[in-house]
Amino acid sequence: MSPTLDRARPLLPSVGVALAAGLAAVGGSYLAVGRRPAFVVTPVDRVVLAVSPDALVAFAITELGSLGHQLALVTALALTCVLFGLAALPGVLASQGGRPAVGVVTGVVLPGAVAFGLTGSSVSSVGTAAGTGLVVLVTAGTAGLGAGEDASPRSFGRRRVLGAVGSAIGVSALGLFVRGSGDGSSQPGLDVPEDARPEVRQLLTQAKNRSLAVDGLEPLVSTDFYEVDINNIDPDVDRETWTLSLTGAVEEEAEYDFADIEAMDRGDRFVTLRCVGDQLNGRQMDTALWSGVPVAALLEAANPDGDRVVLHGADGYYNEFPLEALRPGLLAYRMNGRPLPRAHGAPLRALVPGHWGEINVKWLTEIEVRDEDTRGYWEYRGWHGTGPVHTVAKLWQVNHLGSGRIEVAGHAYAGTRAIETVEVSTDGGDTWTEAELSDPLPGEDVWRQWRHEYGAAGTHEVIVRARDGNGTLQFPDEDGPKPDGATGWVSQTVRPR
Ligand SMILES: Nc1nc2c(c(=O)[nH]1)N[C@H]1C(S)=C(S)[C@@H](COP(=O)(O)O)O[C@H]1N2
Ligand SMILES: [Mo]
Repeated sequence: MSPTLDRARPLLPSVGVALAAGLAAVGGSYLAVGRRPAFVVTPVDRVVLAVSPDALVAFAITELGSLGHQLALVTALALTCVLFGLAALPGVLASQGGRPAVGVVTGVVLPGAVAFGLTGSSVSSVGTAAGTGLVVLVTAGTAGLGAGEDASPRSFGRRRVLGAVGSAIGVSALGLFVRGSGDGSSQPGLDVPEDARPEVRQLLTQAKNRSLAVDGLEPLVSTDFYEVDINNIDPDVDRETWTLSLTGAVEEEAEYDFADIEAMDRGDRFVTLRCVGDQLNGRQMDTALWSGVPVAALLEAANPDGDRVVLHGADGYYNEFPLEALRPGLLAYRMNGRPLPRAHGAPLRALVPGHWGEINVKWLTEIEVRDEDTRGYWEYRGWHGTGPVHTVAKLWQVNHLGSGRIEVAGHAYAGTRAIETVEVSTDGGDTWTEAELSDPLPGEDVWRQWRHEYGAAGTHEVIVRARDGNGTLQFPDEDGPKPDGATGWVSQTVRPR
């Protein structure tokens, strides 16, 4: 055996213990605060995002969707474990070097200080420090136990690392058990909340009743609303201290707090959102009943001089577009009869009729009127997603009803142009039939469902296309989402059973 390896060997268990302490740090912080900005992984995630090339970020968000987010989160988690492993190392070394008291104190204080520096949260830092402290304490204990027996130094090492890893996993599992693995942003489903206002209950019931009875097809109000964010961990905005300011090229700048907004006349609207990065037959298109204040009320009071607007979010996201598009918009603080979930922009988000999702800024903090144009977050990265949506008919469900009968169905959306008809071809585009449509929901910017049933003996190609309220047919030429939204007609090969 080489002498260098011999000298390094006693260090290996300490490195293992330190890495386990790093995991326990993350687990302890998670246990303390959950998936929130004060979680020690959040700032690391921001750094990972900031140093990643724009093209990679855009690819991860739009192409990989939630998988991209998970990959980025795993990277940030691993880096955070290593970071806190380093912070715990002096404590681990002292403890393994026969000074357990010094070790535990150092193993608590150093990682705690690093956590506080990163998050500014004492609760999160205490969780972090408790995690690393526990690992150092447990391994100091096992070191002592081993000394009494006549075991080899190698088995001490193994026992320490096992004890460390075991307690780190224990802390993390407890964190997951207590906090859950999600972001705490419960998805409002289709159930009509008991305590909602009568208008809201009536509208949600209407949406339920107008949804087509197609097995497996999402109803008119989405049960699982998609999410697109630039960050992995959503801002957690305190609505008590939150304010919305109206600034820039206006006669009268203004600032509103949540109570001001809540005191204004409320409106309830069905609105569909679709991400410009959505694939042609993708799932980044959903509908909810939103409640809030019409933007017009705020704009009138401010009397704007400019004709462009930038909306800013608490996560540093911003987007720029014509003020004209915002005028008929809604500032929503409730979704499907419940408070707006954190994931969808609590306490307040913008809803801009008929436009791609990206200008519907969440966690809204500032409406900045401008007299010159500029580029928003995604436009700066090569997208053109600030305009009106394309018309699309999705083919989301194929049901075999038996005896050669087939049911195809989906959702169609054309922004404020509205869906007039959906046509289906079951022979690869030679002939077209009008599909059955769900009764329209009240609202200027909401999707409809379509359904078509037919008989078929052999393998065939189903194609769908929508026509908007102006009579314009969905654009046929196929193109991917970048830069200004996917185009083409959705088609699928169907084999009878
Ligand atoms: N503050 C903020 N607002 C945002 C985003 C964001 O990352 N940060 N993403 C935008 C994009 S690209 C889309 S498609 C919609 C998605 O809204 P949802 O997550 O509620 O579905 O929010 C938009 N508003
Ligand atoms: Mo988007």
